[in-house]
Amino acid sequence: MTAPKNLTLFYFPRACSLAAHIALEESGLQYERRIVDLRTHKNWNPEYLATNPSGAVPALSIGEATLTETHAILTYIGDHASSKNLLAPPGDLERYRAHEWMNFMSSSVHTYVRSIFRSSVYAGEDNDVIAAVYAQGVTNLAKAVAIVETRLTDLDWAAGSQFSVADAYLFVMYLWTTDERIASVPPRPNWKALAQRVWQRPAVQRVVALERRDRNYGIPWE
Ligand SMILES: N[C@@H](CCC(=O)N[C@@H](CS)C(=O)NCC(=O)O)C(=O)O
Repeated sequence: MTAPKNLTLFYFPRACSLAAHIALEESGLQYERRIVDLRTHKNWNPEYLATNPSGAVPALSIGEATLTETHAILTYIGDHASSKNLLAPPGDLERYRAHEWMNFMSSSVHTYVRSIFRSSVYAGEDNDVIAAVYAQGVTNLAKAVAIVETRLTDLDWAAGSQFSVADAYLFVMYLWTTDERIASVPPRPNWKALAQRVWQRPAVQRVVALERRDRNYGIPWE
């Protein structure tokens, strides 16, 4: 597979786009980055909507094309940096394990956290409904934590033998679980240990340092 040209990542610090940002930095591929400031709703500018009609980050432009959805972007990066072994090749069980994790992060963990951080996205404006959605989000997240903990038992890396793009995603979602807006999260020693392993990687620290220039966010064990 030839190295893609003209890659640009659209991201916001500590958003789910951090997973793609880490994967790109790990990949050794050349890329540019462009911040989309969610605080000032730049994601709803017509110019950005032309790039990503859902108004969300991440988006990865690849020449004239644009790829959205964290799972798809991580898969693309993994496949185009094959010498870095960020995603196992087709046929290898570790590849499907990585997909299993990425889909679980996207379809379950991310949506549960969103229902806590931004309950009105699901609840509308009724305060009782907002409180109920928030509470259910906390319950759902606790169940997801139990699943993550079980699946990570005796594993250093999510997909199996080595770091993969799935670990970048687990790292970001772990950071989110430490947010003070969440009423309670069960202990998650396996997930935390994995996140700390990811944090040891120089590419991860480079990306976080760079993102923090625009929005300072904490790393829980720092
Ligand atoms: N399913 C998408 C979700 C992307 C998403 O929700 N991104 C958030 C940041 S973490 C966003 O851009 N939100 C802006 C908004 O909804 O206004 C993915 O997995 O990439």
